[in-house]
Amino acid sequence: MRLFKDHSWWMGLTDGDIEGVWQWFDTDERPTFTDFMPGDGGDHNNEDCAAFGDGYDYRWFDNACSNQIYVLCEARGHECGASIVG
Ligand SMILES: [Ca+2]
Ligand SMILES: [Ca+2]
Repeated sequence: MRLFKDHSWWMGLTDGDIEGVWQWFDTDERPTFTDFMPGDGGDHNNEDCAAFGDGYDYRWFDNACSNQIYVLCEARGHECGASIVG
């Protein structure tokens, strides 16, 4: 987890289609559980992308999708580029 310290990470979840209903970007499936901070995860300030980071003790929070923070991605036989994409 040392790599995660001092950063927040996008998780690939969005509620951009239906507020409060979180779906994975790639499959549109809903996660089997969520771990949002109290007050996050709903219809609030047009924040439709989920992230986590050490600032919230690694619990989830929603944020504006246009914010540029690190991306957490699944690698299949190759490294994900650790670049900053909104
Ligand atoms: Ca939202
Ligand atoms: Ca939020």
